[in-house]
Amino acid sequence: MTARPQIRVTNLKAVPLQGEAMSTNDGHRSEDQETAKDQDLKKYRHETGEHLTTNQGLQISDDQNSLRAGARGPTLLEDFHLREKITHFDQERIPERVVHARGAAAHGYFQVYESLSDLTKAAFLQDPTVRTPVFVRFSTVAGSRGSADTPRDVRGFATKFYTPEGVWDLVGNNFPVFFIQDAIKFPDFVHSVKPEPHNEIPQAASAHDTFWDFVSLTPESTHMLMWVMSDRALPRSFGRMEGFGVHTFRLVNAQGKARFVKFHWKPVLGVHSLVWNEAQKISGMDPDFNRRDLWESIEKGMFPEWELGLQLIEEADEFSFDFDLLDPTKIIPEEQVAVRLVGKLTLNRNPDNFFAETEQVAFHPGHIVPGIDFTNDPLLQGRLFSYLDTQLRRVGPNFAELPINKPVNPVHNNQRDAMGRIAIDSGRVSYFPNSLAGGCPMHSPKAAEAFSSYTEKIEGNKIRERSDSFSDHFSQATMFWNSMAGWEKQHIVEAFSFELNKVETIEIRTRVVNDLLANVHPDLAKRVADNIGVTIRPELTSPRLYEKVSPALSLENLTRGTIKGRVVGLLAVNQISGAHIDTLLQNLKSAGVRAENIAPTGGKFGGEDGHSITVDKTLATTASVFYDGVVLLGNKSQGRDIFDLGRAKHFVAEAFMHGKTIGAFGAGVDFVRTLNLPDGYENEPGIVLFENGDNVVDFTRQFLEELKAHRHFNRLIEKVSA
Ligand code: HDE
Repeated sequence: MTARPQIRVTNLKAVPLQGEAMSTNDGHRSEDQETAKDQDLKKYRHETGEHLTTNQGLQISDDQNSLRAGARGPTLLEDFHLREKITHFDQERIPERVVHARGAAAHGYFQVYESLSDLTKAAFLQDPTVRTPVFVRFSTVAGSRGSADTPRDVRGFATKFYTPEGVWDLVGNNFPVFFIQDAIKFPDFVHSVKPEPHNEIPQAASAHDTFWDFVSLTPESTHMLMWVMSDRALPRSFGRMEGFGVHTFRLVNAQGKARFVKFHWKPVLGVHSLVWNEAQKISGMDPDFNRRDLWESIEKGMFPEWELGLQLIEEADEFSFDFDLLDPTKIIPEEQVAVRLVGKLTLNRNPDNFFAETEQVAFHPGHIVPGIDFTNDPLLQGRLFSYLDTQLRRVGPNFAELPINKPVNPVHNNQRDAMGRIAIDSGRVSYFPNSLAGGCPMHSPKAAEAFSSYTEKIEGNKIRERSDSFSDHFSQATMFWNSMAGWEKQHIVEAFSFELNKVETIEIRTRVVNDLLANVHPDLAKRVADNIGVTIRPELTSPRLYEKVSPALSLENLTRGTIKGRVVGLLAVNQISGAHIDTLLQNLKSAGVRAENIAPTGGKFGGEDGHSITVDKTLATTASVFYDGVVLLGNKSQGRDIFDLGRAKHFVAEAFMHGKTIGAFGAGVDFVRTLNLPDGYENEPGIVLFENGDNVVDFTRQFLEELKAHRHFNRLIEKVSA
């Protein structure tokens, strides 16, 4: 077995051990790494003289035929090799995660911009020259391990920091709030959203009776429902979604001063989402859409990056909000407490083995380091129990010994044995206190450097009761609605309508509208009620409305104006100069935009001046839903003219419906005219038409400018709805 490269930390910096592969500082694969890979390949090819053996090291001369009594006779029980091979295979799976089963992950590093010693004593947050290794796993929540990447769902965003003081796990989501306020409700919530137990339908979808039954009776879930019904639940890629620690945590500095903190991850590429119609199609055409994007971005050296943001609250200000800081169904609006950007996370290395790393990684909010601490958020408190329990069951009692979970600093304690123990503990002493081992391992002599829980004064009656300060379930849901652009509101209405039209029990639909949505906003309630055939109780049509707005919640304000990493589909029609295509491709590339050439058949297509262009995808193997923009050029493709193909027409019309930037150059403009797009389309944002086909430089410039908007959802919003 080839051991996973271990990471050793010297002077807080991760360096490769001798002969091991490790990314260089700029994240590109190093020469060493390539050599290691080549060596592996050689090994597989048996060029180094290594031969197939059993697990006991016995060389095998025939791995293709089992041992039989006669060439056509029964297989013999004696065949130890067959039994070993098959029984090991039979045990290959571990239980998938109860939630967040579907995931993808990558290695990388985290680096602070400047020392945070004023806020925390956490060693890895002190020195801006230090790169702390991380492993980040993204996931959907409801689906099974083999489900698609793009259902309407929350995404997990779990980060393991291998710090010199131990492992810190920030186990967050891409939404800043959660469905419930108390961990005791979690099994009920999860049972309701998972496939229904009698027939295991539907897979990875909340659009069914049991989920809406539960939430319609759980008003505290309303704020979270607004997020789930928004396009935030359909990330364009993992690298373009925000992450949140959700709960309020504490930072504690060396002087013992504590502050409350909310953790944020802000994607450097901005926040971009799909629309529901696209997400559904992608689920069928490429169920690995987000996973593939993460993998390919890293392989291509376009490393996903996020900035770590902190919202800091002095302890004295704990009660100065109109919600409780311990309530995980609330956000602190960024306009009220600014997010301070303190460092950057970069993912630059794909796992070598999905099972050993992505599947066996074991996160736990209780994996903590000195300088960071918990609060009494009742959801967090429950999680502190649940994750250890789940890892013990899923990965086993020695999960912390597996390479992906192992801290980079040494572990010393008297825990022993159990299934799958890797360490060979020597000596006769496995207890404390002891004298036979000189008292070792002993308590840390430097108490200030070791972890000690923040001394918080607690007084109270032992009681099953929730604080009154947790009782406002609607104000922030209303704030979310208030903060949305017109198209975002439209998409939210459509999402509620889609989901509730799939709910068969009319009483549940009625409850969602009357008991939840009518308390959020009468406009939302009415639009959904009209779409799903229920009536709003008259007394609910003019509720007291929360008026706050938080612009930081709208996707329209989160694009960061960048087009790096966007993907554009090129469709060639009629004759065009190869030089034009070259210029276009070159300009797209220098803007960080990836282009794919699409033609009716694979191979190459030629320009009029003898250029030939390689076809990346055929019309049968791709669709507009995989692109952020479309460019139509003149060219003849493989003798058949793409211009006449229904698939090409559908491609462009669908891109229009999904609000994408469409650029047509020369003969491409004629093509667009044949599509019967809604009247006035040529003047809509995101439509770039250059009829005369000469100035490809200006065309590309304008196309790229429009691409910055990400999508043009205001386009003909009444006529076309995505
Ligand atoms: Fe989790 N959650 N959760 N969760 N969660 C798990 O742990 C749980 C919650 C989150 O990539 C499980 O290893 C309870 C909030 C992520 O491996 C389990 C409660 C947030 C991941 C579990 C919550 C999360 C999990 C299932 C309510 C955002 C995937 C398998 C008290 C802050 C981590 C596992 C990965 C996974 C329990 C609520 C995020 C069963 C009891 C809130 C990202 O232990």
